[in-house]
Amino acid sequence: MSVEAKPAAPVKLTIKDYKSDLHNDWCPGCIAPDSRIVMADGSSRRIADVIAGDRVLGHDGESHVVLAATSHRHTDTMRRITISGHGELTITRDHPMFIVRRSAALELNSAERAEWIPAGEVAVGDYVAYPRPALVPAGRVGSSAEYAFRTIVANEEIRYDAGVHNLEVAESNSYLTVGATLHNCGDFGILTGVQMALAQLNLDPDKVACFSGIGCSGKTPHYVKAYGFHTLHGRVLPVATGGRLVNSAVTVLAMGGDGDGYGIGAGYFVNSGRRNLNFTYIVHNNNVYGLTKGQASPTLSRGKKTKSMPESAIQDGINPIAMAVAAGYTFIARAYALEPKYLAGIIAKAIQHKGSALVDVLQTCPTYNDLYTKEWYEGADLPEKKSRLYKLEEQGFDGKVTDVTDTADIIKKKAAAVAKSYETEPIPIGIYYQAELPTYEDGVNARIPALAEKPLVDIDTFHRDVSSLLDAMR
Ligand SMILES: Cc1ncc(C[n+]2csc(CCOP(=O)(O)OP(=O)(O)O)c2C)c(N)n1
Ligand code: SF4
Repeated sequence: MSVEAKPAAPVKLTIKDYKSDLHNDWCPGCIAPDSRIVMADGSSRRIADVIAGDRVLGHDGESHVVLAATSHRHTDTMRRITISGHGELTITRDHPMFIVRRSAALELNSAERAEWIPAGEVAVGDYVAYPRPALVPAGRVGSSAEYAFRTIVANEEIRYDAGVHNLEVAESNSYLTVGATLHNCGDFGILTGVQMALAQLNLDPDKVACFSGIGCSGKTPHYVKAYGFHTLHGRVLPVATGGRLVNSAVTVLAMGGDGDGYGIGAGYFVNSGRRNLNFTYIVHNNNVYGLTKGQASPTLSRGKKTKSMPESAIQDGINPIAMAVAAGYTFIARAYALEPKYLAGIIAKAIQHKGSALVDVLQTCPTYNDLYTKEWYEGADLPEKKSRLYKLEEQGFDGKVTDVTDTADIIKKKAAAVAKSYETEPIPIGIYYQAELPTYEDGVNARIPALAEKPLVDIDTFHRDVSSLLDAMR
């Protein structure tokens, strides 16, 4: 027998039970409480009065549900942006706005030229690209005819010391004020995916521990109502390993960025995989070092240049899936941040898997990564719009090893997973590889049988008689 996390029966928990009370000061920031948000029926409401479950319009001009409404006190500078004919917006400087640069718009205004630009970098003369929902037939977005272009006439810095608000919006990850089009980051989709997975499994928040490294993504445990440990850059896996070893009754989630996990933390990434300890590692893979202003991360390919880089990358990107196969992870999957329902299903399967699980999540960073945007993943630039992602299982791919004593099958499944990981157009998402092999805990429990009965944290290690050990060393 071994000690494992138990669901919190009989109460059915929901996503709300995994939301922490902490304020959200994540980079995309917030806006002042009186800012009016455009609701799905075309009416407007103060952002401070919008609640989870309401429906609002996104930058695609379509209706989306609000997953969460957050607020906190902000004492710092803010930007006061004036939009011709549409009043002012008071907004934190990092909050991305959907903008067509004045220079880009000289010949023809087009939403295809719109970029997500932090409010602090928006210039006088730029245009807000604003969808015209009433004119947009469902499913048709992205042509200039469907957007209005509103000129920015002022962008001033002001001092601010009051409450600010933000919304987490499903699918589009964006919302409209009456004057402007605003975005939130793909990290929110992952946060939602984690909370949905925990609710699906009905895990007691008291029996879940989230560990993270440093980066924008490193803040995730702050917003999950569970135990949390925000550790050093690149060190999330050794700390999570310690957590799991002292308390095997707790579900351990590790999380962080691709820089954190595949760059500075690469050595730990490899050795944690081969150990096959029972944890789920969720990597927010946005191809940049978001927190430190968008330098290329280890997953950015040669020749690619995001808007935050002066020149293109002159080295190859690493392949995390192939690296995980080689390291020995026994559950390897990939998902997409802006499809939280599918992501939640994958995270839930990863948690249920006994052994080291990697979920590499393709994540948009609207502030620094202008290459791999929501529109890019949706294939909006292709001659015929078509998603750049496809689901492995829908193509009949099955990465699961059925007989773990069959070495030939293990090798075949690993080779198939690696081959899939090199597909780029479109990119496969789903489970690449899975094998139920002995875990590290199995080895530890066989050596120290008491740990199979009780987690280390519940064993009195302070009153042990160690005299025989000391005698032996005399
Ligand atoms: C030892 C150490 N080196 C460097 C840094 C600076 N630093 C902080 S976060 C970060 C990279 C963040 O990128 P990533 O891990 O991809 O996460 P993201 O912010 O994109 O979520 C770096 C280099 C640090 N905090 N500690
Ligand atoms: S990942 Fe990008 S958009 Fe998200 S918080 Fe970090 S810098 Fe901002």
